[in-house]
Order: sequence, then structure tokens, then C-alpha cells
Amino acid sequence: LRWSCWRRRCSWRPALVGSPRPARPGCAGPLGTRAASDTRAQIPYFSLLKILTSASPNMHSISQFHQRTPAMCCCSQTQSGEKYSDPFKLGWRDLKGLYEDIRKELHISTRELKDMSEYYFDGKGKAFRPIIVVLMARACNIHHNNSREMQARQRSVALVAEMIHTATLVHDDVIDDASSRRGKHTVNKVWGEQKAVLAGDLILSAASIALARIGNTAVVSLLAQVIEDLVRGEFLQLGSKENENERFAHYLEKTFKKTASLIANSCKAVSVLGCPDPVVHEIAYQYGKNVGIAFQLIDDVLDFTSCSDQMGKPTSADLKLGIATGPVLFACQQFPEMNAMIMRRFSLPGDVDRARQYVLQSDGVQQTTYLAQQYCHKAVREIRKLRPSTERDALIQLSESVLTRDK
Ligand code: GRG
Repeated sequence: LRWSCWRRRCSWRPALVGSPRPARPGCAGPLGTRAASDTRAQIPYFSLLKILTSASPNMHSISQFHQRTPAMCCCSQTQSGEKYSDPFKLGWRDLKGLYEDIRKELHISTRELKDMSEYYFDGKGKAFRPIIVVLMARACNIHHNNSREMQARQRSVALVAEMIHTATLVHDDVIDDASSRRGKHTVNKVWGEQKAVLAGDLILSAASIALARIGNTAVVSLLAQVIEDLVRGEFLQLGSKENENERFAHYLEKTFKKTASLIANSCKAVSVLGCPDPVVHEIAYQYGKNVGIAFQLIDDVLDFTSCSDQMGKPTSADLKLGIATGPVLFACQQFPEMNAMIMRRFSLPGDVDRARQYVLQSDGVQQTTYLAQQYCHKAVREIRKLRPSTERDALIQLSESVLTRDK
């Protein structure tokens, strides 16, 4: 039900910077915040776009990202005739039995370990990663030889991606001492931290076995790289940078490693299995990377604009954990007094509330949303290089829905 609610809300509507999504009742929204019109040293819009869509995401300073002209809508006309193919409906055709299949991969005899490991494979997540992966697989297969077949090995990549993702959620909740996720208690709260760490390890090891069974060393390397990136991304999040520009580069690098690497490398993995052309592998990777970064940027926005009921977990969580995400970093440009708070990781009494107010009075939410739009724009440009197909169009649609999601 939660998944279908999210899916329905994701139908595309243009996200206009300067007109951020309205607050839900009970959620602190950015309405009534200071307009994004103050004059700062900013670079022209088209230079900005060029920067965003060229080099790697970790080379930029925050001033380069500041938007000064109205954002272009990245809603794209698709070309296969089916303008608004529902990506979730389409992707789910290949994912029937996903959670049953994952539970089979876990095949654990000990009752408690089994309950813990299966806890999040209950259909309450959005299955965003497996959906992207199967759509990408079909789009690449069609691009390569007009094949309508989905390979079993490609579907296995979708399973592995969801398993790795779930293992990270379990570990992340231990690190953050989180109490709720997806509207229920976390594994660490139900069974304790020690057992939660082991449950995460077990899911990861089952994912590794399933990955090895795919039998392709290039695919194994891609997904092994993801695991390294996840750990490094999480580690980056534990540190702070004093210099503002370094701080923003640090944030984008963390964003790629924590979230986008899994999507990028899983997309590349299915392209490797479906098509021998390295150009196609790069398109798949770039699409996944850019959608993944946009997904995390919007996640960071939702931490300020959504409410706990909607998200199924507490909001303002990043500030409480001492983490300065996009909305804070942009707000700090308008309110330099936030610097000290960022450096002490919002650790003094009242810091979290004050920082939140600064963010909501600034254009931090709009700027972060705008940045996410640019990454989606780049993703759409990449995927359009593939031969037109319903699945390619669904990927375009999916990248756009990332911007309008509210959970
Ligand atoms: C390699 C097991 C392992 C751990 C590495 C803990 C850790 C180190 C990394 C954490 C990475 C992490 C939790 C990133 C957050 C990514 C993110 C945006 C999660 C939320 O994804 P959704 O919204 O969640 O798709 P649902 O609940 O829908 O699946």
C-alpha cells in the first residue's frame, strides 16, 4: 500500500524552483521563507549547467551551484509513443516474487536470525533500485538487438541491489541509533545492536553468494565496488570540513558513494550482461549516477520538508546526527552564523532548532531541489541516447518522479 501511494504521488508535475512543494499539514514546509533573490556572486546559469553535466560530482564548490535564473523543467517528451508509461507498473512485471526470491537467498535455519534478516523484505520499501535495474536491463537489451527477453542474470542483479541496500539500512540504523524505519521499529530496537549488525552482515553475505552465482567477474567487480563506496560514503559522513567549498565537494562525494554508486553500478552491471558495447555501459552508469545523486538530494530536502508520518522515520534526523546536508550548506551562504554550528555538528542545546529555522528561512531547500533537477536533467540526456523503447521512456519518467516524491 505504501509503495502504491508513493507511486501515485510520483506522477510528474513540473517542479518549479522558487515555488517549492507546499507543506503538508503538520510538516514544516518552506512556504513563507525568504525569496531566493538576494544578490550574491554567482555564475551564469548556462555555465552552471555545463559544470553540473560535465565533470565528476566531487569537484565543485557551493557557489558554483547557486541558481540565479528560473529552473528549466526537466519534464521530457518521450519518443516511443507512450508518453507517461508508469515505471513502477512496468518494472514490477519482472519483479513478481522479488521478496520471496530474496527470502530464498537468505535460507537460514536459526529462527531468530531468519526473522531479523527477513524483517525488511516485507514489501514496505519502494523497491526503487530493483525497478530501475530491470527497466535498464530491458532498455539495454532492446537497444542492443531489439530483444524482448529479460535475462535471469539481469533480474538477479536487481535482487542483489535490493539486498545490499537493505543490509546498509540495517547497519545505518545501528550507527545512527535509529528507532523507526518504514513506519516500524528498527532491527536494532527490536533485537539489539549486536544482533542487528550480524543480521546486516548476513544479508550482505547472502547478496554476495547470489552475486557470485551470476558468474560474471565484471559484474562481481562492479557490485564489490559498491560495497567499498558505501563504507567510504558512510565514513565521509562522520567527518566535517572547515572550508565551505571543501565542505560542498565532500557532501557531493558522500552523496555519490552512499547512494548513487549502488544505482550507477547496478545499472552498469545489467548493461554489461545485455550488451557488449562500452558506450552503452557508460550511458547506463551515468544515468544511474545522476538519478542516484538526485534521489539523495531530494532525500535531504525531505528531511526538512516532510513529516515523520509521511517518511516512516523521524525528520530533521540529519541535524540531530550532526550532519550538514545540501539545504544546510546552501542556507549557510545566506546565514554565515551557521558555520560555527556546522563545525560543532549542532551539538549545543538549541542548535538543531536554530539551524532548522535558518534553513526554512533561506532558499536552501529550493537550491537543493534545483540541483537535483540538474542531475535528473543530465540523467534524461544520457538515457535518451538509447534506442526508443517503453522501458527507456519509463526510465525518463522515473528520473522525473524522483523530484516530486514526498517519501
Ligand atoms: C555495505 C552493509 C554495508 C554497509 C556500509 C551503513 C553503511 C555502510 C552505509 C549506509 C548507506 C545508506 C543507508 C544510505 C542511505 C541511502 C538512502 C537514500 C536510503 C533510503 O532509500 P529508500 O528511500 O528506502 O529507497 P526504502 O525504505 O524505500 O527502501
